Amino acid sequence: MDISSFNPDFRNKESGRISQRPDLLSELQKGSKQALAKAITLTESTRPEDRQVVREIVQQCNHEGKSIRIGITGVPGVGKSTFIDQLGNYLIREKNKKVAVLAVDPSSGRSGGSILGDKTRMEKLVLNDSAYIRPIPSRKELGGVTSGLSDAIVLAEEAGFDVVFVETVGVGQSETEVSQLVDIIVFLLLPNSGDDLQGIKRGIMEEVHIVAINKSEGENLPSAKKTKMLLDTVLQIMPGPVEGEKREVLLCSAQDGNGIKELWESISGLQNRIEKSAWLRENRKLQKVNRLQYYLDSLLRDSFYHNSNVSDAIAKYTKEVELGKMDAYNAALEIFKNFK
Ligand SMILES: Nc1nc2c(ncn2[C@@H]2O[C@H](COP(=O)(O)OP(=O)(O)OP(=O)(O)O)[C@@H](O)[C@H]2O)c(=O)[nH]1
Ligand SMILES: [Mg+2]
Repeated sequence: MDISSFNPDFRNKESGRISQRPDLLSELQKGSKQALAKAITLTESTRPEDRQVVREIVQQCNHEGKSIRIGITGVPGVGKSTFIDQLGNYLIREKNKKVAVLAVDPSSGRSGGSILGDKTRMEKLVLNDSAYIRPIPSRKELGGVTSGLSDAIVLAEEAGFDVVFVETVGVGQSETEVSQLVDIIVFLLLPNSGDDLQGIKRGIMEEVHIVAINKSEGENLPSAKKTKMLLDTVLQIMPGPVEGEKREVLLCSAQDGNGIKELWESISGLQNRIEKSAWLRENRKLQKVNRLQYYLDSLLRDSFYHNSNVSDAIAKYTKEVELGKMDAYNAALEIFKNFK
């Protein structure tokens, strides 16, 4: 469908001409990084007409399945960006890949997400023609991280990037959300994490596919090896995301580049197996269904709290509860009756 005929708002209000945006998809498909940047910016827009353009473009993207989506997670400072910098360059150099990096950046929401913040400091990759790096602000409105990011992934794939890295923050909500968007999660740990395995949330451990102990060099090596032994044992008794897969714990140094090749072998080996076993396809299907549920929840929540009858009832019944005239459950039921 011609996008311009779909929504009259595509007519540029000042000039009255049809906007250039329908060309965005074809530019994107030619691999233009500029077009990709523009399209991702549209996903971050709050204007309904921009979102409509994004929806139309995403709907027409058909590169799904031609790339691998890899989440890189771990505590701040563990070396995620440095790791992606090394692995990305390796993939471009040795495997002839095109690499996109989407970095979930809790700070870039404030600055509009336009400048490359700390999270995206990937010195070598940023200079590489075959790489595209972009911070994604983690917003808390409709869809949270997921809505913009899931579109950005699809757009990057459409632009021909066959490895998409998502760098996430190792704390809180965005990490769980990101696991709903990628195929394989690599969890980076520090060499001395063995002392503090309790501090690593079980929920996260169950979702990771591969563990890498970064900064495993020099005097860190003995503690890195100890941590690996501990983790090997822990992971043996903890179910992972893919049934029947033994999860690997590898040592690497993103700074020196040691172990990066082995990590890629581990990732691509897993990729082959989950493609063959159809786990990858089924997982993406499940992720889409979960996203549908997520959007439905958000829409429902939005329309509920923006309903004026509901807000009046909330004010009224909150008082009743405060005064002890009504119990919380019955008050909630009464409030809900006002939602029409
Ligand atoms: N010694 C050593 N230092 C490393 C290694 N990898 C990264 N670093 C250093 O660790 C610091 C943090 O690295 P980043 O790559 O920015 O870490 P990050 O996980 O992306 O950090 P956030 O984005 O803030 O969560 C930097 O000073 C890196 O140079 C490594 O393998 N060995
Ligand atoms: Mg970083």
